Amino acid sequence: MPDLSDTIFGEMTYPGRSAMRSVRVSGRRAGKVLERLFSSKTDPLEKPRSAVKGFLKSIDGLLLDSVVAIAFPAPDSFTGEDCVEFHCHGSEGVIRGLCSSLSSMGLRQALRGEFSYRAFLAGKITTEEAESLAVLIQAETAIEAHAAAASSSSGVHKRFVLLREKILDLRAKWEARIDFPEDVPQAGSKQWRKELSAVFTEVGAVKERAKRSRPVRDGFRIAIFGAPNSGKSSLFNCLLGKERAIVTPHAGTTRDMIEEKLDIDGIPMVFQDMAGARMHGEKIEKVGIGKALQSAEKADAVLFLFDGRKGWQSNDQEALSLLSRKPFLILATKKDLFKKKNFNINGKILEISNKTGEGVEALIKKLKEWGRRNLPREGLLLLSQRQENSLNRVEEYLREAEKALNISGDELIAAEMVKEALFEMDRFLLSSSTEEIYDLIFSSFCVGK
Ligand SMILES: Nc1nc2c(ncn2[C@@H]2O[C@H](COP(=O)(O)OP(=O)(O)OP(=O)(O)O)[C@@H](O)[C@H]2O)c(=O)[nH]1
Ligand SMILES: [Mg+2]
Repeated sequence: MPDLSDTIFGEMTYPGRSAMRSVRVSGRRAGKVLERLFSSKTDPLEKPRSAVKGFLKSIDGLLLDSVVAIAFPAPDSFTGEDCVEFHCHGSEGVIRGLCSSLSSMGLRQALRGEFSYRAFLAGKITTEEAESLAVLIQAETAIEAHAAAASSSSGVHKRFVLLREKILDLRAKWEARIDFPEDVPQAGSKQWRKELSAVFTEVGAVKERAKRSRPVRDGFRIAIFGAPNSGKSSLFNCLLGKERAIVTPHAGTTRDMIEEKLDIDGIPMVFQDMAGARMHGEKIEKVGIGKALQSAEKADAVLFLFDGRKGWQSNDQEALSLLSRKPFLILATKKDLFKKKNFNINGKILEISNKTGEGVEALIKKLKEWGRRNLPREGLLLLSQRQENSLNRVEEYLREAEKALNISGDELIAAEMVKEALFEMDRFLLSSSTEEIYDLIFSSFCVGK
């Protein structure tokens, strides 16, 4: 837990060569910093929240840089404390000179996420906004960033407060019936189940929205599936632009699944290369193949590959029949080794060469269009892994309550489980201790955040 009485500083920009670099100071001594290290015609404190041009000096009075300083007096600042920002030229020497001067003045380098943590303590941001901020910082692609930004304002918090209220109502109603049987109207078992099922519906709706939003957070999972030797690993490497997977002329080369995330024009996609699917007698041959099949079933889309030079063979048909879903696309590989062919299968086939790259652009275009169509546009609910786990536990407790009502008709146990679900919900909304919050959320941030 950081000491909150310290005045802290941290670089807001990414360290390295760039046009601009910025340092933020927060705490009681921010005004002192301006007095000691900054000189200008206008005092930034007299023009709060305005950019003031001036000169930055080191603690020894050496001129460091001509900079812009902005003062944000408390409470109208990001952290709710007195804050100052220095926007400097992108020079390592300037930043080093400024930071060592701040240390000499007794200020402390901020811990990861400490600015946001202070903002949270001052009631400037909710924990849900902080978690969206964490997703935003880690967002790798344009669409992820857009979505994370959208979700911070699209009411994750509101949705969960609402869900919590429903669970709280249920708990209050049930406990009143149990504790004050004379004063409160009683209900039959059908009524208990009905009330519980209304809460389940709400949990289900939240989970469904979170599920639809998941590809935005983690990327669409695209399984590369097909019979052995069909060119799966070669396509995987071709898409990545590097030799990530082992390719050999022998069937059965890939055993374990590997995956890599790619940014397809701002759409995050995780490509999965896996073992070739084949049957051995009646059984799926090896563990690797079982795993491949499972991954393909769980993926958001399947690319089904076959060796176009050999044409559609019985082993391809067999591999396809293992899948319970329709592939997004069927790809005939090794186009460099065959001329136009009429493959004897239904549906449109895209011919590609992993060697020359022919057809790969068309494949990417189709994936991009598909990704765009399948990205959730509205009602985005981006949950962090922590929030998702918490929601699953809430559901488990409710499931236990349902079991208690259905199997033994035990209303006491059911009420107890609803109480647990409510505790979990409270944890979710983080009415737990502030130290825990720091550990859970803010410690994963970068220093200047
Ligand atoms: N000429 C040509 N050869 C290809 C192409 N794609 C794959 N190959 C060759 O086909 C053989 C098998 O390719 P892999 O990518 O290892 O096939 P795989 O589907 O991953 O095979 P398993 O991991 O064994 O299931 C290798 O010799 C590749 O060089 C292609 O588009 N053109
Ligand atoms: Mg392979």
